[in-house]
This record gives sequence, C-alpha cells and structure tokens, in this order.
Amino acid sequence: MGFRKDFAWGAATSSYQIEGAAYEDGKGWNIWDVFCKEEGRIFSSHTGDIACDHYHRFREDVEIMKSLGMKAYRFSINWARILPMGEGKVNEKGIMFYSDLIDALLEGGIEPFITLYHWELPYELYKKGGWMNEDMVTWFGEYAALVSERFSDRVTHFFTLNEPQCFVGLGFLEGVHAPGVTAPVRDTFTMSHIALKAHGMAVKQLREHAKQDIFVGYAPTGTMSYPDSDKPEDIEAARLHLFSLPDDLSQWTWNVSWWSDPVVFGEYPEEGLKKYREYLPTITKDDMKLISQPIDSYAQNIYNGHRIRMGADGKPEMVKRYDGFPKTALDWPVTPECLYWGPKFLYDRYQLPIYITENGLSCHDTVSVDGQVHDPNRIDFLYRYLKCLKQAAEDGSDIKGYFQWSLMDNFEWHSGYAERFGLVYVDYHTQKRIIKDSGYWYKKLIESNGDILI
Ligand code: GCO
Repeated sequence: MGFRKDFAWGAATSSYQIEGAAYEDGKGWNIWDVFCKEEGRIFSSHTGDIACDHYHRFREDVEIMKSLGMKAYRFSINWARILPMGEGKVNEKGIMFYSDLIDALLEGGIEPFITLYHWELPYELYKKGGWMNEDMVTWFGEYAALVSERFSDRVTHFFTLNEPQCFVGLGFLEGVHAPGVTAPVRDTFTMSHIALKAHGMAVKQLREHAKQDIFVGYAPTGTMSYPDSDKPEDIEAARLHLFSLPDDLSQWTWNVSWWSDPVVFGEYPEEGLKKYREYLPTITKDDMKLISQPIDSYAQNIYNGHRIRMGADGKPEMVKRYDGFPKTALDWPVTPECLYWGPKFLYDRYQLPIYITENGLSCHDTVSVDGQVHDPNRIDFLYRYLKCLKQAAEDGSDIKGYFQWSLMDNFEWHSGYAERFGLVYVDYHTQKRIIKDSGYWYKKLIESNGDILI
C-alpha cells in the first residue's frame, strides 16, 4: 500500500518567478514585465527581471534536483520568450533554453512536466485585448502547437492553464496581479470562457503535433473543504461546499466547478448558469465541445481548506477556526486534512487520475550561524499534509504525483521576494543556493516512496 510505485515526486516553479533574463536573447515582454515596473504594485518594487537567474543557472538547479532524488519537475514556458510577439515569428534562442533544460532534466533522470501558461501573457497580445479577444483561442493553440512540435519528442506531460481562478480573479477583478485591471464582472466571465476554450484548443494542438503519446492535463486551484467529523452528513456538507459557487460576484472566480466541470463534463454547473446568468457571454454547444477535449489527468493546486459541517438548516456551514490556529508565514491556515478530502472529492467527481501540481508554504527562513537553513515548520507541514495524501491514495483515489511548491525561493507575485516557499534557499544578492533541511527531508521521503510517513 502507500503511494504507487511510479509516483511522480517532484517540485514546481514558474518561469516569471525564477528565470530572470527578462530582456535577453530576443525575449518579448509579458504583462508581468510591465506591471512590476510600476511603482507601488509589488512589495518594495521588486521585479522578476533577475529573480533566481535560473535562465543562466539552470544546470546548477537541475543538479540540485538530481541530488535530492527528484523524479519530476514542473516548470512553465515563458510564452514571449519563444514567441516574442505572442504569435508569428519564433525566437530560436528561447526554444534553445527550454530544449537545453529538458535535456539536462532527462540526463538527470527527472521527468519534465511543462505548464503552458503560468500567467505569462505576452504584452503584445494583451495590447490586442488579451483574454478579452476571441483570437486568444487561436493564438494559444498556435503556441501549444509550437511547444508540442519542438518538445514532445522528449516531453510527454503537459498542463495547459495554471490557476485560471487567479489570473482572471487577481489579474482582472481585484487587479492585484498583472495586468492590474479591475474589469467589469461581465468581462471576467467572457475572459473565463475564452480561457477555457483556449485550454481546449491547446489540448487539441498539443496532441495533433505530438511526436509520441502524450499526457495532457490542466492545473486549476481552489480552497478545499473537509468535514468537521466522520458523520455522513458532515462529509456530504463538505463535498457540497467544495463544488458550490460564491454568491459574492467580486469573489466569483474562487471556486472549483465553474472551471473544472466544463473541462471534464462539457457543461457549466447549473448553479452558476442560474446565479451568474446576467453576466454570461453566449455559450454554444461547439464551445463546450472544444472546452471538453478529453484530458488524461485532473491536476489541482492545493494549499488549504475550510472545515465544514452540516448546519441545522440542512446547508453546509463553515466551522470557525479556533484562536491561535496554526498558520504559515503568509498567514495561510495549516489544514493537512485538505490533502485527504480534496483529492478524494475531486477523484470521486471527475474520475480522472490526480496530480497535486502545487502544495507548500512560506516560512521565515534564514541562514543560521552554522550556514544552514533550518525550517522545521516546513518539514512538519509537509509531513502532515503528505500523510493525508497517502491515506487518500490508500483509500482508493488514483493519485499519480505530487509537486512541492516550490523547488526554490522565488518571486512571490505581489509579495516580491518577501516570502520564501522553497525547499532550496536563494540568496538574491549572490544567487547562492542552500538546500534547506526540508529539502534533505524531501529526499528521504522520495527514497522511501512515502514510507517514512507513519
Ligand atoms: C500558482 C501559485 C504560485 C505561487 C504559490 C504560492 O499560481 O501556481 O500562485 O505561482 O507562487 O501558489 O502562493
């Protein structure tokens, strides 16, 4: 029992958060390159211009992954690095970078998992309307075709969109992420529909241009729900809560089913079609067919969850967290149960093999007098969470892999470099990497295929 023998133990990153080299070798700009330049947008006006300088140091980073025994690595491609205008002319130097990275990973026995879109919208496409423009479906498809054409001889795992909840919600409703727009609610529903169609087109194009059999998935996020007790009514309440949709329009993107039901079932959830009726674009049968191209796995980024019980009125209700509830440096609650119930509910509903494409925490990591980085809180967090994931696997959910967020400390969006999420510490002045205690712990965990979780 425990995890499957071929479990993909890995870590994840994204291009803007680690690569740097923002203006090198013919790369085009993306919306983050523009957004971060604006005073006051990001903590302390940090930018991803240099980040972890991974563009120049990727070999060292692959060596670190190898030394930790990682089996898989999830990274994203910076769209404008390979297509500076977002479409049309290919930048061969950008292609070469990813090609060399892939070769280095494979030589190190590490399986590459490519994410097509971790929010790196080329600025040239944004100027043409970005996610508001129907042509995004074609542009994203062409980009996917190029990625497949050039890399699928060696890469067999692809994810299309990362966390559409965030790039629409934080980017266009709250405006705290690039491009920093607060758009009308109606526009955000249009964008979500176009993004889902772009996902479907990418699935098609990836497969059509693949050089061998490939596995395609999608990586949304969501706060999970877990039951207050083992009583069937509480379990049912948690399940209902997980797939329900917010009433508050300013928060509407924070849900699972609006983003995942169309992809897996080819239908938007009835509850949302009613609730959001006045704000929806035209949705056709052909759209839904495109959106629901068959995928091979269901991926989900999971960080925490709400404790839910069945209320006296027969509706799910949230249980208040007790005073002093455990939290991470970013004040996110520590709720290991979400890695048991989340995958279980998702597997029950979508019936697709599951990847946890992100999970992790930021800690107040510093270099100690002995030159090492001791992060007992991260080890404790991962132990608790992964024990729950193991239990979910043992109880029958088909879980294929887990990607810790993140391989190394990096640019944490509007928090800049203030938050440290890595298994590896990065000194941003010298670019020196120090494997944290949690990195060494993760190595042992991988070696035992999770058996040390008792
Ligand atoms: C994502 C995530 C990451 C974050 C991580 C910590 O979209 O995949 O936002 O990029 O860095 O979740 O907040």
